[in-house]
Amino acid sequence: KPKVFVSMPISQEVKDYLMQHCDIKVWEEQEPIKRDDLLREIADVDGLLTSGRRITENLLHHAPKLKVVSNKSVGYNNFDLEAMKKHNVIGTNTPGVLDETVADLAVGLMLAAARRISELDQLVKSGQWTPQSWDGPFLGVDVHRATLGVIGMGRIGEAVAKRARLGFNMEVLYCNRRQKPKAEKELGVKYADLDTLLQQSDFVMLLTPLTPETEGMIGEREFQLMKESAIFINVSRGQTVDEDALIRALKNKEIYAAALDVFQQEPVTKDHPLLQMKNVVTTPHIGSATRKTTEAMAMKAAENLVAALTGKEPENRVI
Ligand code: 8YV
Repeated sequence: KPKVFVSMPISQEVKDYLMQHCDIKVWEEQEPIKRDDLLREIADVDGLLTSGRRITENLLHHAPKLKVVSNKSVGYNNFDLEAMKKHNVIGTNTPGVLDETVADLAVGLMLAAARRISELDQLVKSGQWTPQSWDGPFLGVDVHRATLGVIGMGRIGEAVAKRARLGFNMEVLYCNRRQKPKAEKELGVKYADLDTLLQQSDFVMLLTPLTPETEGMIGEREFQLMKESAIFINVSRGQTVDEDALIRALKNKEIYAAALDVFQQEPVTKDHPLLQMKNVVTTPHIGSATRKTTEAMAMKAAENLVAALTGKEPENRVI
């Protein structure tokens, strides 16, 4: 049987499935595996199941027998695609099973920033809601009937657009590498070039994968184009945004607020300037993190891994 290392804990069900086809070793610690341990564990494996660990030339060098890396994640910016190609290593991801879950979080972040939910939750919990309070200092902005600009209209973008159109009567603008006539017809979303989207949207939501083309795509110029009342939401990758420019835009009141699930450096540290701002809502990269969805992703990743190791074409091959 092929040998497989799984670099994070997985459920018994996924283990049972994998064990039918492979000899597996699983990193069972809650503490994420250290690089050195990972390099040691993969020295003689045929397959690796991981969630976002960097797959580099150096790592591949340490794993001469490796045939496949299955990523339990839809984003695969952790893959050095060139190096994997060179070493003849297949790479797979887990699209499709997390769209609705990520869309739920994206909409949640939009609502939280607009209605200042985290900030006012803190206010209530710290006893600052007094009998003298009136709602003047608590005012937020409306989500319903506002304009949402979605950058990256893939599966997750469509799931967000559905919620925004049907649930909140929002106007939805989108930009994307390719125009999406089907989504336009079915969901009533409208294509716009990036500048128009930035200028016209009340909420600007980033849902694009991190690629060389999207890295740093939202910077000073883009924040300046946005409305002063704009709320910026990032559920993609931290590196798609110039974080210093975001900090300046918030400080200079070029935009109203931000809601961020992702950061340039994760985990983000306590003294990070973005964490000092009341009008910034954060979550710790949890777009797909519900029990049901994480399980579905792990099973999909396991299926891709087994397919590749048994000579079949994995459903979600990216390289
Ligand atoms: C995380 C994600 O990778 O799928 C993606 O691209 O960003 C998330 O699903 C996942 O939560 C890491 O555990």
